[in-house]
Amino acid sequence: MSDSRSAELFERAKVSIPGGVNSPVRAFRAVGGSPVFIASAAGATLTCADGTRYTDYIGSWGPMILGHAHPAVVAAITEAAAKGTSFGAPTEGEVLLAEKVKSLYPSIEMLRCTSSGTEATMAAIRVARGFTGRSTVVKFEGCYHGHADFLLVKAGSGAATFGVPDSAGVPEGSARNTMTAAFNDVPGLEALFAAHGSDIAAVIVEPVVGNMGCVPPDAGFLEAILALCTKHGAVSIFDEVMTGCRLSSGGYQGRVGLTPDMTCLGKIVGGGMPLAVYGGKRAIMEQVAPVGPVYQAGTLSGNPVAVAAALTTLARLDAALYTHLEALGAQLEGGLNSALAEAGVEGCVQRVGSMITLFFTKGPVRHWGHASSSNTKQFAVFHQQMLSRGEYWPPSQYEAAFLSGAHTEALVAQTVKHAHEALRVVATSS
Ligand code: KE4
Repeated sequence: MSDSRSAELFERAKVSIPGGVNSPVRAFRAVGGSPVFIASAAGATLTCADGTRYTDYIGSWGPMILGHAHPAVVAAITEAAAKGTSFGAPTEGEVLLAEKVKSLYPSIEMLRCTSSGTEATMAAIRVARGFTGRSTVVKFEGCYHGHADFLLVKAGSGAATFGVPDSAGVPEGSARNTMTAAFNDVPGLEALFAAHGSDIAAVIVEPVVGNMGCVPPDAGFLEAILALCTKHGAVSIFDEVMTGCRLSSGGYQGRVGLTPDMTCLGKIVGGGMPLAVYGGKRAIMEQVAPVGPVYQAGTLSGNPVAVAAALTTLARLDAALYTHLEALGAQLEGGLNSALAEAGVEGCVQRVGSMITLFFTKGPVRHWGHASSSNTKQFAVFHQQMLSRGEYWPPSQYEAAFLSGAHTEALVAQTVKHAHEALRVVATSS
């Protein structure tokens, strides 16, 4: 399906916006071609600038768990906006939202709203540093926590344990306090703590990684993080910006019964509006100004329109939704596996709930070193073939695809049919 209007808009956009997009992954650089410009969306369907319709498996990178333009969410936003769009002052809605989040996440005793996941993780780490009086932060290769300088860090070379910048513009000094470890590598993390435990302020982890593709934790991995943090006086931070309210209404921690010291939420918690959350143990969160010495602020933090979308969305995260998402996830997983087998293409499908990735490498994928060995050329062919059949799949091997409550068994069956066709083309591509 060609979309000439999108191509025209993309050329115009590139004159005024870097890469023509307001966030890099949207530019389709990893898969080729030019991005589809969206005109509207409803339920599981996107309508692009020239009228072409797609079944959406990105869901705005996770937020749209109820489907696009949910009538109750749209009504709540409209009603809130008519009362004023921003006050820069406390509102009852923010109290209700804080109490609702606490009811869903027992590990969160106090919380703050921010306007993005990046702000939430940046603030959580600053608070952990203030609480412990330490500077070093540990992250895992392949995990993404937003674009704060000290999180755009990759493993140093050789024996170097401290990170090096993973982006231009990040000073060496910003990377110096960040150490990286391999996801699912408990011995490696234990060695890091043995050598540096007294310096480590926090360990931040995506409990189920979405940002190298969907990579679940091995049994015991997250428990080891929590135990090592407790033993060495470091703060454990679950970055559930993607998994929060996605893998259960209480995130992955709620699905498996774990209790991190701090949690970051985003995407779904804001109902698709610019709202994210960081929070955790009361003793830690009471470090935050104006109560404590750690400064964090935001003009639009807890914005009333975003809060209205958030409350309306969270109120609809019921058991029936997750049962539906689990059934569709299993249907899609089984269908993609059968399509891989039928086409004779080497790959694996990894899924937790309604987060799913088709990897073009032999599974299981347990860490970045393995994920990064995926055949991204084959992924690009798969993406292009799916797009041409009206399936809007994430334009990167290293992203998760998402289902929503608006997806149906029939839509997923159609997607599986298209995946069989797309993978037959992949099999014959060089
Ligand atoms: P934002 O600043 O984009 O709201 O959140 C950053 C962030 C933090 N933590 C996790 C686990 C995340 O997945 C994200 C953002 N996710 C990406 C998609 N992988 C957002 C899409 C984009 O960057 O355009």
